[in-house]
Amino acid sequence: MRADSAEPVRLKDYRVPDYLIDKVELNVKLHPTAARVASRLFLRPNPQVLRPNPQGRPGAALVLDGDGLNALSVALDGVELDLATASLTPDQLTLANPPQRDFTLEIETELNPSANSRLMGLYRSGSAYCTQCEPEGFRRITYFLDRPDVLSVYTVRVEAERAQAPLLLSNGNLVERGEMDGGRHYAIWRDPFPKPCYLFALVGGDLGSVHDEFITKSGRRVQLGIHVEHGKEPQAAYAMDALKRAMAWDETAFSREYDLDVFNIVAVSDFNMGAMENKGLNIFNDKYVLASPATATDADYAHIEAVIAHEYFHNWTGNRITCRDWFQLCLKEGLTVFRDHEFSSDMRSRAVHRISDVRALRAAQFAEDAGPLAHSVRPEAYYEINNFYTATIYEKGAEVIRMLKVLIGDEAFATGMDLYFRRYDGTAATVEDFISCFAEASSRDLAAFFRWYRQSGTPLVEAEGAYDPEARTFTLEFRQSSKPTPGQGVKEPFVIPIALGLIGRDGDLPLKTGGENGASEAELARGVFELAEERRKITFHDIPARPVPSILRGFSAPVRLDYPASEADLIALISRDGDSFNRWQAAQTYASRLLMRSVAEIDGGRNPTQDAGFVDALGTVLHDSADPAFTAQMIALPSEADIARDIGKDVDPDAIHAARDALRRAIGRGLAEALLSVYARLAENGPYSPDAEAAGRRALRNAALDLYCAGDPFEGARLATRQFETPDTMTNEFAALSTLAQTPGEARETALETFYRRHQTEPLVIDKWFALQAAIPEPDTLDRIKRLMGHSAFSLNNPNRVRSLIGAFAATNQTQFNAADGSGYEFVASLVLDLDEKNPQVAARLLAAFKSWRSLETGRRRRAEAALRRAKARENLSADVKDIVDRSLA
Ligand code: 0A1
Ligand code: ZN
Repeated sequence: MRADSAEPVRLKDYRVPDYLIDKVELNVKLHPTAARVASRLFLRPNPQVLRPNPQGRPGAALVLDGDGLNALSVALDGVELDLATASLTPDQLTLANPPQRDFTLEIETELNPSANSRLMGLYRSGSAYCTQCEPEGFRRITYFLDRPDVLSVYTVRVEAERAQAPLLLSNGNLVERGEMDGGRHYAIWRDPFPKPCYLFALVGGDLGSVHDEFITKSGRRVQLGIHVEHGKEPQAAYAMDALKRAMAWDETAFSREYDLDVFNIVAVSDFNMGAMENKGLNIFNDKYVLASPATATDADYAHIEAVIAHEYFHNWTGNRITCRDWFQLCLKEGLTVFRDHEFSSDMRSRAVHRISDVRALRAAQFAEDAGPLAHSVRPEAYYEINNFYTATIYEKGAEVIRMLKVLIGDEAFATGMDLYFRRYDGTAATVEDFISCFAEASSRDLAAFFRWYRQSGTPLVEAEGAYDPEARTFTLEFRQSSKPTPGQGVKEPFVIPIALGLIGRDGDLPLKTGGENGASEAELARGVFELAEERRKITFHDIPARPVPSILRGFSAPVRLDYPASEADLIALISRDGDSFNRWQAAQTYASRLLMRSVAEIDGGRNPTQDAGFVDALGTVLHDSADPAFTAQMIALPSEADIARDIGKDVDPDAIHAARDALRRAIGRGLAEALLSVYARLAENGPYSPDAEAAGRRALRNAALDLYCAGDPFEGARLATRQFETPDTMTNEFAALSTLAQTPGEARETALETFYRRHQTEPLVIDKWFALQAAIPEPDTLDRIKRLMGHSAFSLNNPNRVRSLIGAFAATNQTQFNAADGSGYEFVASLVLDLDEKNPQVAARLLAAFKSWRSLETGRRRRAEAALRRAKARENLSADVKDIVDRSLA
């Protein structure tokens, strides 16, 4: 365990390492409770460090990181050190005066993988052995310079009992395998690509394997293997298909080819995150590998495709070019998310994909940016790096790259990417290195753009439009502002690309400016205008009548836009905007306005007034359902959390829930016939396909059922029950169950029991069952959750179970997590404290659910604060949980 350091790690303190490790030889003998790791490190002083060093001593001390290690022996150049005198603790190995030439260090440690409940380092998942080293897990295996700028070539020998672990994998290519006496066997793997230790991986176990092959465009034959629990092999087929599509896509979209002879993916059921991009040996949470029509929803399929691609794409963005230090995390994560979004957009409908990405960005990242855990895309200090695998690093990191592409254009962007791959291959780079490639490719100064990496918070862009009928001009005035965020009081203006169009009677008007308030030719040609200062006015000429502006098309920048569009403008955008993102956005804006008004009415003791105009507009949308997936997005109201964010302060989750419910009922009643006809028209016909088109039809049909049920609970439940009782796919079965779960009573409980009985042998399906029950917006839910924690299918040791029951409660159940009596907060805080002793990383993530506590109304705010303070008072908090508590309360 690491000491609780009072001082944060700071970017400005970065120094190159004093020593380099060119080569690593590991010999790992697997054993459930006493695994032995022998490492031989080939070290040398870093020539970049001036010697003698400023203190005048011949060389700096060599300080290797450890984390709770048990060292059996240490030898320097073959001579064993006396452990009593060597400077050795479980967390550090120091050589005060190492040789100032090439030298070797041999270290033997003993580990207990079965007792490793943190799931970092070497641990067991079921009967298999696996590792997780990012960001600082390698130091739980052996002493090392555990930092991403130390790149080494690894040779790994893994040995185990053959019966227990017939499969032995590590990074790179297999070079040798053999049998040994006593039923043991071994495999030797060599990875020729220098890598930081966070990309090291090893697996030993008895797993079922699916094999395939991919031939790269230059003719390299790559053996592909996906290894899963025995019996689940058929459920790996979709992941394999996604992998091959991702490999082919990267060759065309980014000219990136795979570089080893094998690529292995191992699915384990105990994993702290989604998956890990270890070189040539990706290790996955099985949730992102396993799928069959009867066990996975369409959303699960889409996630699997995205995560498989994400980890594969890291081979270039993360592995071949890695990060100099952990402050540069977005260099690999933001870029790789950008790449996986592009991939999914090409595989599916780009417009629908953009909408769901933006929904996710707002839900997770805007919420983070608006609360005490806000941090910049490239942070400058951290206490615990584990807590920086956030929506800001990943999703906003991807948005920043997307903006860059919009600003400099596709061609310069492609040139910049090529330059980056050429120039930094085999190195540990920085965000500055990355951006410099695009500055060069576009001949632009990107210094002001770089503020997106340094400044946290979501900028607000206010826009106003004025039409002058005499001059036939339309002037748009933009103003940007940014609220203070932790540690950042005043901000400089961001460079914000605003894609826009002006809609006239027959569609988009040609954009012309001239003279004062003009725009550049390039801006006019692309329809993208740069707001780089606090304010900007643009006057458009030859505008025959007041146009409807469509601003921030495609969500061209991660900002909040405030434009006082009239209801007629919104309806025009909903029905006529050529940009489908803004069609959807107009519907969201309209709904959000209505809901905010209703919340105010409910808080004032009145009944919410309904608005026929909105319901009618949705009716028109329903009639024209050329693209069902898009229509499904159009009729999905903003979530309760979205509305809470729009309200921003003194949030009352009960009023929000009531307002949203009332609007759903009004839509269900007002459009009953149309919803029923959509439901009938889109009934399944033909064999199952997970493709986007078929998924889109199911999405719309199930959304229609759900809204219909809101308007007519009795008849709706009848339809949902029929759908539930004749399950064809998990998508339809679970959608029916979710609809039934909204109405208390026997029918719901019976359906829940049936679902459990049907799927009790599939833990990933039981996770859905947990999550659904945790999200029920009723006061009994907390008791239900406490009961479910005693269910035989639940375990605090498994992160997926914890996330599906407790995580879903905290993240999605707005009314009950935020119950006015504070019971939700007390429950989650207590659970975090219990879990902290087993798995601090998962505990800390759970606690981050409090991130919006300051925006609540006074009573809830006080209770949330009390729960956080109680957690803070606990002795021996992990560094992970302590960091989240401290920042949440700061
Ligand atoms: N690099 C991985 C994310 C990841 C980070 C930490 C982990 O530790 C438990 C695991 C995975 C990715 O971006 O997919
Ligand atoms: Zn990643």
